[in-house]
Amino acid sequence: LIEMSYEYEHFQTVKQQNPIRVENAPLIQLIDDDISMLILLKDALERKGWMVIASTELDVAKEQYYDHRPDCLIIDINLDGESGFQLLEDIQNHTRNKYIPKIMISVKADRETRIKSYKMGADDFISKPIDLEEFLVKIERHMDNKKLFDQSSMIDELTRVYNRRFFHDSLLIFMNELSRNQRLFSLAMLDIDFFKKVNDAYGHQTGDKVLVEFAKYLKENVRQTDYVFRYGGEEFIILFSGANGNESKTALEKILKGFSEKRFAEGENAFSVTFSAGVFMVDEPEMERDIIIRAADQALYEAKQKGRARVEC
Ligand code: GH3
Ligand code: MG
Ligand code: MG
Ligand code: MG
Repeated sequence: LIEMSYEYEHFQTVKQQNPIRVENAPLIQLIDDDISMLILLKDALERKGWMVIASTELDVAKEQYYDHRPDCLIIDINLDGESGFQLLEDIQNHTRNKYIPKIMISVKADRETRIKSYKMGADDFISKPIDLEEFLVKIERHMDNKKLFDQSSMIDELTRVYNRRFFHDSLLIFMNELSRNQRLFSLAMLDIDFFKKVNDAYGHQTGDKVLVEFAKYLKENVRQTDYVFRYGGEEFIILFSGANGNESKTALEKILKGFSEKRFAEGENAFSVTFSAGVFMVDEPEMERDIIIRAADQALYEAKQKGRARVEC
């Protein structure tokens, strides 16, 4: 009993700690209905330096997945009255163009279950009881592969615009252009307004569709010399080449008007979406990149403060 209550308390603090994510730190999602097992694995993974979100229930796990975008999933197949396969199925669409290692764990390790796991998109299968050393070395291998995969890509899997990593490379190139050829540019940071409400009202899949459409609209409505990046969840960056702050602001306002007139149909309902944007012009080659990004972010914050659906310079 003492052990149980220790576990319970520990699990409560584990749950509370879930939402904190250090920027870019690799995150592993764990789901197992056996609390002792969950705590054991979570502790072991954390001692290896990974961040872990854990849950014992399928519903919670689904929500956590969409809220936290883990880099790796460890899924117990035999959940209390439910099947871990359901989670695999649910996120199938979302993981289609991505490499997110999915590791199934199970006491039921017969040939059929193993084959089913791989057929449903799992990358590995580990049977219980778990050999902790083998488990950790396998996870490490999967996380290394994932890192390599992500580093070799410049395209965001969902929206097919450039990704955050490539943004940092591109900013360097723009800075070089500025110091060598005095070509100034503007950096705009865009964030969809009340996007949580879209997810809450219509589900994450519809939310994803909005992101895809938004990215597509941006790409189609900037000049060929401008670059569109997905910076984070529903945050995008545009590098406007050779454009000062006002020119970029005007371009964005036109985009904002056009995009907010778009109707997204969802069953009986139709809804529209706006965004807010902050623009910062870069015309000094010595300027630090962090400061540039922060300045655009600050302008975006102002746009949100002033009521959203607007562009601040
Ligand atoms: P605000 O106007 O203040 O920006 O409100 P907001 O609701 O957009 O708030 P915030 O920017 O903090 O929330 C962003 C939400 O976007 C939270 C997260 O669940 C959701 N999100 C992030 N990435 C994705 C994604 O890839 N797909 C979906 N569907 N939702 C995502
Ligand atoms: Mg179980
Ligand atoms: Mg946001
Ligand atoms: Mg937002």
